[in-house]
Amino acid sequence: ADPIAATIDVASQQLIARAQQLGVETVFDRAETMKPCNIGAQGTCCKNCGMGPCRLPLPKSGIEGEDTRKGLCGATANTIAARNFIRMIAGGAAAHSDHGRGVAEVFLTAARKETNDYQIKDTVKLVQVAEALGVATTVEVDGETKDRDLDEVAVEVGEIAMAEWGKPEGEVFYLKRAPQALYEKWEKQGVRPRNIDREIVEIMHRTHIGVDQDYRNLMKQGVRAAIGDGWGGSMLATDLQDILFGTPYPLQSEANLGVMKEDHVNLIVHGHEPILSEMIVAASQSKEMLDYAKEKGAKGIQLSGICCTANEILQRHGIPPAANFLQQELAIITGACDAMVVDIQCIMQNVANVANCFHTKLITTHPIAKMEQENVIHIEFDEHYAMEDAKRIVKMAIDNFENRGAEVMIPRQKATQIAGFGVESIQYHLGGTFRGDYYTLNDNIINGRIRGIAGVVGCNNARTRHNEGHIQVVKELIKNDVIVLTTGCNGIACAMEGLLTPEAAGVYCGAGLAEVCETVGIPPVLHMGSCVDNSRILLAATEVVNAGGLGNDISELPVAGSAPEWMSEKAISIGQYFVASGVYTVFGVTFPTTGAPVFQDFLFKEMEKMYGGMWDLEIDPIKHAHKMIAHIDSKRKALGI
Ligand code: BF8
Repeated sequence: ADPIAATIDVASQQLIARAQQLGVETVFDRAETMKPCNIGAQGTCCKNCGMGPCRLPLPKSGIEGEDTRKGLCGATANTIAARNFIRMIAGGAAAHSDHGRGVAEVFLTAARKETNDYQIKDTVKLVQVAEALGVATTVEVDGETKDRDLDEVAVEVGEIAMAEWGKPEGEVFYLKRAPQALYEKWEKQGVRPRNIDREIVEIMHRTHIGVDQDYRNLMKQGVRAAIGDGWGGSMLATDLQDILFGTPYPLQSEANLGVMKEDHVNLIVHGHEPILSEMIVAASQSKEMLDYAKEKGAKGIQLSGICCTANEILQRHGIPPAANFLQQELAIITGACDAMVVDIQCIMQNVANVANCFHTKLITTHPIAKMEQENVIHIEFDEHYAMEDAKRIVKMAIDNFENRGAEVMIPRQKATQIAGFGVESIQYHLGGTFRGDYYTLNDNIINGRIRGIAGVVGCNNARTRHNEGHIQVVKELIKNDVIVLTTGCNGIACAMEGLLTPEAAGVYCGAGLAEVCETVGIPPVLHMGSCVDNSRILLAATEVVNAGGLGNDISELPVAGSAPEWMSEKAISIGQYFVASGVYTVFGVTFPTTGAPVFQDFLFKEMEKMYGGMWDLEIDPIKHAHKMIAHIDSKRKALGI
């Protein structure tokens, strides 16, 4: 692979070149040698039974006349593409929601005081969440209303939260947090999730051979499961993490591979759950471990993160992200990574092969995520002995410091960033006098200084130049006065580019947005956290509706969503819950339904009539941003602003 063509990031270019010199293969090389299957990419390969795979490519000239393509069972291209699409939603919703379940389990353990390592940190959020879950926070004693004991409230919140995954009756509690008009749309369409797990299981059932064979009905279930992710599993993950580990507030940090330090023990946490990474943060900052590192000849311990776990410990502790998804192998190729500890999701199996070429210890920690390679060490992380396990891992990194090879190459590149934004801090910076009021934000949208709001999120994809789409889309939006909310690997890309600083406003923004950012002292791109924290964006949008003056539903707001370099199933689930919440959502690179034009039209056009939001695909980043801006302008026009 040509390093320059592979990524816009100079640090990554240097390390790709180094990998090639050393003969270490990376994802960038494999993207050159292995091209994707065309039929699979179009979404029209069905392998849901043993008579197939049945392959229904779209003819180059398109379909003339009737579309007679069929699988052996008679499944049409629409049915096959819809089945595949909602199975992607199931995969994504399962990943987010199972993460949420893991957090809920630890939460309940902490609430019941069965562990000393995790405690309730944010009692304000505990009370908020209790109310949203229908848990009483006050009691009547002798005719007087008194606050309930918070320990008791916490246990009840934990129990009710756990039940959200599998309760036999009712519907997901958090649906009622959406604007009422949106809730009513879901009711009308019959897509209110009953519980989180059931909707995922039902997708697997409906897509089994010979069950649901109507793409509209299949998508109904896809929407239901996606809502169960965004307004269920992901939102619970975010909330319970905030209660346990603290609700983020803006703080300063850095980003990119240059955060690693040659004279320090470099420990990298990679994956998604803060259950693990929070403990690693605490262990690596303990005097015991710091003294031990010094004893071993290091100046200290440099902890950094990759992927969403990086965003979790960034937003709560200011620990810098070293890399986003496509840079994970490169962090090891620095030769300075003494240990990489991983949990779940977005961890490439090839990191084990790369680690094998260096001294790096690769440690898996989760019972559902192991690797077959022999050099991988598995230390199962147990919440009851969390600190003990974390110290064992940190010690392993320290002990490995002396085993580094002579050749260490840490790129110099790193950038300053301000991260840690959320529903509460936006209220603080852009709100009015009263809590929950987004008056200043709405006022600036109405007066036109801020043209609209974009959520730009999601992965890297080795089929496109690393970070280029992210940065071009975001820069074009802020240049046109659209304020950007970011999460996931987009957040890390923006940080590396210096877009997450108040100073970026004067350099990259249109005059209106620059004025607002400079007055309030915020970056034009607000980092809202990890991918489960996209739920923060849903709630922020709801606050904008509640603050008034911009219509009654999210679908009326001048907002748009984007994932310029998506690749994961989680991104599809996120995209679908944004669409179902009324947001026009554009993906870059590719879209997994292009082989079924009728079904794709359903997603790209008809869905708007049902939910107010719809999908789109635009590969060119500048056009991509302008499609979002055009949508924002049409919403402004409809509002008469
Ligand atoms: O959940 S953005 S590559 S790290 S999937 Fe993965 Fe995509 Fe990154 Fe986080 Ni989200």
